[in-house]
Amino acid sequence: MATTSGDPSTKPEHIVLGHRTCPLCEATCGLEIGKRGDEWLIRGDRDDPFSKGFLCPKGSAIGALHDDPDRLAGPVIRRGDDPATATWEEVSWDEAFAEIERRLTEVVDTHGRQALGAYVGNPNAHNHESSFFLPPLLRALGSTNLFSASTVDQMPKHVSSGMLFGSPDIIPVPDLDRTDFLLMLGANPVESNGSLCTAPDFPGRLKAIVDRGGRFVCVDPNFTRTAALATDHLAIRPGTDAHFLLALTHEVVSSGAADLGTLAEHCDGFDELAGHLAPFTADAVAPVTGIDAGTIRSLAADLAAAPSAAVYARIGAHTTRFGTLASWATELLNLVTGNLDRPGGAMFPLAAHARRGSGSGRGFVTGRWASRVRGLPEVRAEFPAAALAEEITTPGDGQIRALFTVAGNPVLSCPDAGAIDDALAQLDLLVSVDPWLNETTRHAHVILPPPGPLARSHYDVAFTTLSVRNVAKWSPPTVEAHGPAEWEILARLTLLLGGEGPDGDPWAVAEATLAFQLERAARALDRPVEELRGELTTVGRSGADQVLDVLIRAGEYGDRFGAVPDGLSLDYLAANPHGVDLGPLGPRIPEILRTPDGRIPIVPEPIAADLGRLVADLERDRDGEYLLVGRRHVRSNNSWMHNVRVLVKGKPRCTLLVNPSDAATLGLRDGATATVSSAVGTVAVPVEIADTIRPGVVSLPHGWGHDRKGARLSIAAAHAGVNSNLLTDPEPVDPLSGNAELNAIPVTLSPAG
Ligand SMILES: Nc1nc2c(c(=O)[nH]1)N[C@H]1C(S)=C(S)[C@@H](COP(=O)(O)OP(=O)(O)OC[C@H]3O[C@@H](n4cnc5c(=O)[nH]c(N)nc54)[C@H](O)[C@@H]3O)O[C@H]1N2
Ligand SMILES: Nc1nc2c(c(=O)[nH]1)N[C@H]1C(S)=C(S)[C@@H](COP(=O)(O)OP(=O)(O)OC[C@H]3O[C@@H](n4cnc5c(=O)[nH]c(N)nc54)[C@H](O)[C@@H]3O)O[C@H]1N2
Ligand code: SF4
Ligand SMILES: [Mo]
Repeated sequence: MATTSGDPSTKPEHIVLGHRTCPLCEATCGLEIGKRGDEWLIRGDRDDPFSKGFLCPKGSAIGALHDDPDRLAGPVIRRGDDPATATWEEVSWDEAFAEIERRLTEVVDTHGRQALGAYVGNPNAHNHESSFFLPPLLRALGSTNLFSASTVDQMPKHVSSGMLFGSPDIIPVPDLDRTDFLLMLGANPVESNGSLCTAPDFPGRLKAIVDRGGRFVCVDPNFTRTAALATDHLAIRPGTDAHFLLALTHEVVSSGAADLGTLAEHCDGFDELAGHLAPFTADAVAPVTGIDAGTIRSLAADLAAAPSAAVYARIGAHTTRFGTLASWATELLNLVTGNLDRPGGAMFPLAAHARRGSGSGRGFVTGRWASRVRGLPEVRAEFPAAALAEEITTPGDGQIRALFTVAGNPVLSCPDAGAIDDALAQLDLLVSVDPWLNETTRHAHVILPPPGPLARSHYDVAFTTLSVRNVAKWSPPTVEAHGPAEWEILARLTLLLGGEGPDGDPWAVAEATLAFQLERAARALDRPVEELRGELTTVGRSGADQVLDVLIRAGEYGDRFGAVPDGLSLDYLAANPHGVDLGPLGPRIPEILRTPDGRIPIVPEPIAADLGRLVADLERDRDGEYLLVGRRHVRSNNSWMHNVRVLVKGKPRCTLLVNPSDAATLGLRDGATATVSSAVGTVAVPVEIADTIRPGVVSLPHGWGHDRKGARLSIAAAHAGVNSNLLTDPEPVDPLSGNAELNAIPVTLSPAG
């Protein structure tokens, strides 16, 4: 399709190159990718049945992001020890892999495989190539030193889901479009566009709740743009969501309003619940949370009485030392109000690449092994990102000497970032699969850059399992890639790590993955593997797309390899480039459960054991405390979108929000610099006086601090900001999940200079 506008001799034609899903945040908006001459013209895809034309400023800038002149065009090897003065040699892919092989062999021969480690970051969740090709790479490392952005994010949710439902990936999402009552804690989807709840145009869906006469209660120490859409805003004291949620649950249960509905027959332990909740009375919790007892009681009554209600908590509630308790308490409140797994409540999506289950499984355990230095338990086969630096810098057997980062920027994103920055400089080998020379990858010996976001196909493996409607969409590459695909880079590293040398054929890994998935599909469908293989149309498809095709065809809505004529396949999705709506979410309990006995333990044993910590915290003296929290802005995304001019222009956004009364007490002036100190670090940051923020709380966004010498981010460097993770402490982690405490950090404040 091509449309002309104006005089063709002066104005180039507007050409639509294609449609695709935006991979930049969890909202999965459909984009129309167009060009006029050299200029990108990105619009929301109005024919996408899920996003219906919605997009945000980041989506509009995806062309600029793709074309960023600072994006590495090919692999580079660092020459020189100091990143600040090093030069980077552009090399061929063969030379890059040969260099990795050389250094890796030295490390493994001298120190063994436990000296290897990996940190994998957030963009992997937006990339089906990583979904299928990272796991083999991590296995090939042959080390337990695995870290990811999950432990600075949503690990508490995985753990509470694992304990309640038997699998860390069975995550209930609020049924936004049908609920009568949304209770939201620690989330700001007007800026973030949502997380663990995929809902393009989240702000519009929130407005719709209120427009249809529903209630939307926003619990946040900051009166955010999301809070402004709510019917009620409760400015909670940071770090006290678990206390608050248990007080609400206590009220529901002790008033006799609890009603598990049809789930009662699948749950164990309801009789013991009241005992566990006893300390969390509204009167005990009110002074801790700063929300008065009357409000807690009436909110509990209203929640229980609502025709349907959904409780949803995110970053602010999860990235605290009580993260797993808060996540569990969220599900608990959904359960006791009868809202788990019912329309308008919290429900379980069913993605196109997934299938219904049998109602039981292997269950979920943690702590099968422990980190070397601090003895922190593994969770989902990884250690807390808060332990990354110490595992690199503490001498001894198993000390990490060679690290692989894939789509991660721990120098800006993880706690005690200064220590991570120092630690990475000590490695014998750092390999980064990353498009940019940034704060982390400047420590790399070799950087392997994948193609940009428009030069790859796309399917959301993670976010279709978290969507408020069941949807399926596959997008082809919009433009040609120059250089190997990300899956090929990962597969070649896998072979190298597996001892196959630097020149392995990535298709060997793709074939093995495909064979594995075909066998699983054959078992599930009770048909011979060769019959399924005979149905495949693989010509011209990437390794990742071939694997995806098998999952979708064997999946819930699949064509079952020819057996269901109208069923889904990759061909079917390719023929429907705007995406396919598979309907609203439906009830899934008990089929979805993976606990060994197929039941839901309401108070899992590890949770019961951890509750004492929360009870003790009710008594803690909080007088005079200043607590640091984070925030997001719609024109940003973690640490890596500050190099796009249209996204960083305007007044500086890396500011410290301070309540006017605190500013007066502390002598801080608007626009002047404040010194902020925590247990681990100090930063100097411009003050923005804001009456939106609760007294005693200050807010600083993360992902800034682009002043590290040796990075190649020309625009970001001019808008450097400060790294808020210089202040976050790696010591207190949520004991059940290993998640870092990135909110509710005790700090001291003073005017700078
Ligand atoms: N204080 C504080 N810290 C936080 C948070 C907070 O709220 N407060 N939030 C946390 C959260 S929720 C998260 S998810 C983490 C994120 O932590 P990370 O995932 O470590 O950091 P990101 O900033 O997302 O960096 C992504 C990296 O991937 C690279 N990249 C971008 N696109 C691609 C691609 O297509 N392929 C590859 N291979 N690389 C790519 C970027 O250049 C960048 O280096 O940060 C956490 N840190
Ligand atoms: N524009 C933009 N979008 C993004 C990202 C981004 O960096 N920028 N990052 C993406 C990623 S990786 C993620 S995980 C999601 C996160 O998405 P969200 O979970 O929506 O995260 P935030 O927007 O940081 O909102 C967290 C809110 O919690 C509040 N808060 C802080 N501490 C507490 C507390 O103790 N209790 C309560 N109740 N509230 C608290 C903060 O004031 C803030 O308003 O966003 C994704 N989308
Ligand atoms: S809201 Fe998220 S998915 Fe939608 S356009 Fe913006 S960044 Fe992309
Ligand atoms: Mo995240």
